[in-house]
Parts: sequence; structure tokens; C-alpha cells
Amino acid sequence: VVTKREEVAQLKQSTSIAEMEKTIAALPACLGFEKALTEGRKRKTGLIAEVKKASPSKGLIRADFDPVLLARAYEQAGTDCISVLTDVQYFQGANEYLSRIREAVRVPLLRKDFTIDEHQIYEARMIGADAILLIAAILTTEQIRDFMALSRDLGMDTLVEVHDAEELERVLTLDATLIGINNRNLHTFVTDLRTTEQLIGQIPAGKTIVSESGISGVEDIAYLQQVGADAVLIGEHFMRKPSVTEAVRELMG
Ligand code: IGP
Repeated sequence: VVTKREEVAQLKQSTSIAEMEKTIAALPACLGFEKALTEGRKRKTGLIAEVKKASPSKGLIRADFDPVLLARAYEQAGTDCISVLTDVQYFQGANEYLSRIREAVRVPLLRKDFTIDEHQIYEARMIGADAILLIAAILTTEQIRDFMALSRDLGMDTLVEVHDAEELERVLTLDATLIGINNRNLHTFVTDLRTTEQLIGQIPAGKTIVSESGISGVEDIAYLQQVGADAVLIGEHFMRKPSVTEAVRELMG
């Protein structure tokens, strides 16, 4: 088993930042991830649909997992953005999934991983990400600030994720405009959508709020919309449906 720290150490050994900068300079511009969820969104509630093969709590979620077919099906259903898990150890993800999806769709892509080092941010841009996730629970406030600045320099947006009041308070000292509220307790894996309602009250106007995890019914969407979420991030619910295109349309209209 390769831990994230070992993975990052390997990445640092194999590629220099100068080399990665050179590769990135030749890439096409990113698609606007945050823009697709704000002024560009297709429905009243924005949607980030996730390509997720497995999770630490559920194990394998989808047996016939094909990242490119799933991403095309999401695009067909009119999702605003797509999230791709690239973490290998806990989610059976792969960087290759994201780069292959990048070739197949014209939807802004979020690289979903545990980012703990700036090398991973260059890597995200190289494999085709338009945005990265920054998890407040595993980062210092200074790291979040630095990683947001680097992402912006490379043309990417950031989704900064919180799951309690302490994390939110730290994030609000920064100029993060796209904030994710994770409804899943990272210690127990239990999801409770009221986490979104509880934290949203402490967020000033003008921020774009994404409610994440444990969302599966039309009543969930109605509730989250009513408490002020601008967008939702949904993985497992769609992954368990034979047709993700139909599943998106059923849930989001
Ligand atoms: C999706 P769900 O319950 O719809 O499959 O959740 C997404 O929120 C979840 O995958 C997630 C996640 C994360 C995964 C949210 N934050 C951080 C890995 C790391």
C-alpha cells in the first residue's frame, strides 16, 4: 500500500516543478469550473456529478465501472461539472481516469484527491483538471492560502471543503469564493444533510456553496436548495444506477 506521503515523495523525485511548468505552458486554458456553477449553471441548483468507483466505507460501488462512459453519460444529462476521484488507496481512483475523461468531454473537471503538497497541484493541471479540492481538515490555513494562490496562477479554481465550524472559521479568513460543506463525518462516515444547514448560516453572502455527500433524493435537493445551497456534489447515488443519465434527470429535472 502506497500512502499519500509516499506517493508525493515519488512524484517529487520523478518530476521537477520546472519541467511541469514547461508542460503546463503548452496546455489549452482551463474551463471555468466555478463559473459553470454560478452564472453558467443549467438548473436552479448547480450539479457536480462524481465519477467514483469505490469508497473506504462501502468498498466497490460500481462493478461495471468505466470512467469515460460515465463522464459522457453525465455530460449527456447536462451536468454543470464533473468530479473525478484520483486517489488510489482509498477510492480506487487513478490520474488516468481524469486525463481520459478530459479527452472525452467538454465539462469542467474537479480533481478529487487529498492534496497536501504543491507538486500535486501542478500534477492536477497536467492531467487536465480545471479545479482542485482543498480539504480544510487536513491543511493549515496557510497551506490553503498558498494552494489557492498556486491553483489560480495555474488557471484552476479551488473548492475548499469544510465539515465543522472551526474549519469554516479558518476558511472564512481567506478569500475563498467556492466553499464545499461535506455532510459526511470523516471519522464515522455517517452523513447528515443538516451539516449544510448548520454551517451555511455562518457564511456571508456572495459565496458559492456546494453541499457534498449523502445526497440521494428529490426531497434532499429541495431541502438543500431551501437552506441556501447553490450546488450539490453527488457520487454514490448516481454510481448505483444503471443509467446515470436517467438518474441525473430524475433527481435534478
Ligand atoms: C460524494 P456521495 O455520498 O454522493 O458519494 O459523496 C463526495 O461528496 C465524496 O466523494 C467526498 C470526498 C471528499 C471523497 C466529499 N469530500 C473528500 C474524497 C475526499
